[in-house]
Amino acid sequence: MVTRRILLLLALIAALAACSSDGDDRTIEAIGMRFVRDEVHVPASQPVTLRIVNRDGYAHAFDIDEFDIHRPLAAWETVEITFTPEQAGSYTFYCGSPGHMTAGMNGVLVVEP
Ligand SMILES: [Cu+2]
Repeated sequence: MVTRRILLLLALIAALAACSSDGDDRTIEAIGMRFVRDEVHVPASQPVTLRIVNRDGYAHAFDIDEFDIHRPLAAWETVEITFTPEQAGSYTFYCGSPGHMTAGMNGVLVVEP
């Protein structure tokens, strides 16, 4: 009985941890031809890891031309992309799959000094 309660508690903690990592400000979800977060702020001159989650059953991509990031995303795939933005400024991120950017799959990465 006690073991069962501990297992339930552990499952609950794991579920909460999964939720909070999805809700952090470095996670960008692709759902239904749009990026759920269309503005992301990161600091300049230090490594940044973005987590891109494809919640669609078809392929997307994550692209930022200025940082030479061009990462395909298979259906349901989650990827982490680490890079170091040296220059402060605003950079467009978008989905490079044909037609997706003009359909609204784009956003702004704001690199703060
Ligand atoms: Cu797309």
